[in-house]
Amino acid sequence: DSIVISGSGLFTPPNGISNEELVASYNAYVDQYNAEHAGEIAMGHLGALAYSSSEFIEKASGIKHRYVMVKDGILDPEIMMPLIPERSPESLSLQAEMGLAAARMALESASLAAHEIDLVIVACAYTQRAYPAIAIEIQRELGCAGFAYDMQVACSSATFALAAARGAILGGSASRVLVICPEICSAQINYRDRDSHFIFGDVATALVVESAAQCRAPQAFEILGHKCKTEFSGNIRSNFGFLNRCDPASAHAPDKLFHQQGRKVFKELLPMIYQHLDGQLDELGLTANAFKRLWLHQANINMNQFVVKKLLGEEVSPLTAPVVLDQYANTASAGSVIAFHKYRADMQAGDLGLLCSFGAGYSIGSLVLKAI
Ligand code: CO8
Repeated sequence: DSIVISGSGLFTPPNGISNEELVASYNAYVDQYNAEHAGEIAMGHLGALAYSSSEFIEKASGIKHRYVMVKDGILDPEIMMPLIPERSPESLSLQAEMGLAAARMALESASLAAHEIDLVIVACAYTQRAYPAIAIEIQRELGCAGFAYDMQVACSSATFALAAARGAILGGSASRVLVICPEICSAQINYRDRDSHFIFGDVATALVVESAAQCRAPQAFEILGHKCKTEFSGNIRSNFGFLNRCDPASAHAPDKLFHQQGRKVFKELLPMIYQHLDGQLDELGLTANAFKRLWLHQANINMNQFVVKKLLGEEVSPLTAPVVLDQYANTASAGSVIAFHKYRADMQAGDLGLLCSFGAGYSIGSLVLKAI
């Protein structure tokens, strides 16, 4: 029985932040910090902080801009985080609100009504509470049948959830699945860290997965194969978690936010990605030049260019591996899905594409898709 992705949706948050705005705020913080610690810096007890720059950010990452759910607080050198007021338990949670917007769009593009969905998976790097699941809240709001759960595999949450959705349909526990990725990365960025203050943005995406036999969508993508891989590494890490409050001395230390060894990640992940994709292509009896499109994880433009070059050689058009991180930045699990959503309409029946994520864990998830 073939399983297809039959719908997609994208919710773009209302607020944008350019590199220039972000750098101006960071540099104001640097001036303030260096002035406050001038004595210790002069004595050599503390290092002075250095400025960030838009040129570095764009060259090192390809990022020019990002969207955030809440801009208040982020650019204020005294605050440097989004100020997101807590909502009452009776109100819709922020992640459910974003996820719902993307989910409604995905249902419409799949020509489905919400009650026809019987599994909702919310898959993202962080959920805003431990329980009840955001997915169950969305299930209730939409009026979906069956069951719902949240899952987290950092950047590979979407691709791993698609694998879970396919498995649930093939195994008979669900017939139509919504995979929703509401990412509020801005809440986990250390805006006082020069190495990472620019990396992430917020977004929500949604995909519908169902069997080809019951699909009513005008365009769908058969999942020819999926492959998931993990290998433990602490090089991309957040120590945020439910035990934090049990050690009050370190509960708010910077290691409770996103941090990484970016260079090491670059060096270690790339060979893993090549090996993973080679293995998958072998299993499916395909060669990489069969792909019309690569919807790649959107963390770093240079990293993606390495992957594209390795798979397809030098001479490929920008449309072969579309870039969305220039406007959205890294949106954790949602990046490759944004690329899929925005760059799938021109795929003709029979065209092959690769949806692939790579990131923290380490984790790699890839799906070979055929337009039908
Ligand atoms: N402005 C100016 N200069 C800077 C800045 C800055 N902001 N930052 C660093 N520099 C300087 C450094 O000091 C260094 O100077 P020097 O050479 O004198 O020491 C120089 O620039 C080069 O620094 P780096 O080696 O750090 O720079 P790179 O060229 O390696 O680029 C990147 C840094 C962009 C971080 C790059 O290494 C990268 O992107 N690597 C890939 C990492 C990756 O893909 N990570 C995935 C993370 S996402 C993920 O897995 C999801 C996690 C879950 C979601 C989290 C939500 C918050």
